[in-house]
Amino acid sequence: MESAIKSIVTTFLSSSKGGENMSGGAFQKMVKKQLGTMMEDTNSSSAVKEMQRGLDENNDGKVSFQEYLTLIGYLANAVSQQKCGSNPDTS
Ligand SMILES: [Ca+2]
Repeated sequence: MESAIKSIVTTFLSSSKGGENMSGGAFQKMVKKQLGTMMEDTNSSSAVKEMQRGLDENNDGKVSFQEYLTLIGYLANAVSQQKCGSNPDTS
């Protein structure tokens, strides 16, 4: 759990080069590299851009740490729903 949290933070920081925001291009690379198996359409640049626009709450064209966490929360939610749906007998 702790290593997962650290990994979430270090992934952001390496994409943002230590800054507070990652650029649109860095976000695209990060999604393709890190989330290719979890998310559909990561090979489609327009789909990733669309997703980035959805996350970009302050509309500055960049992805802040908070906006990035929104994506992480969304993915965690999707994984938990898959687990709940596909393994009804597992307690
Ligand atoms: Ca933003």
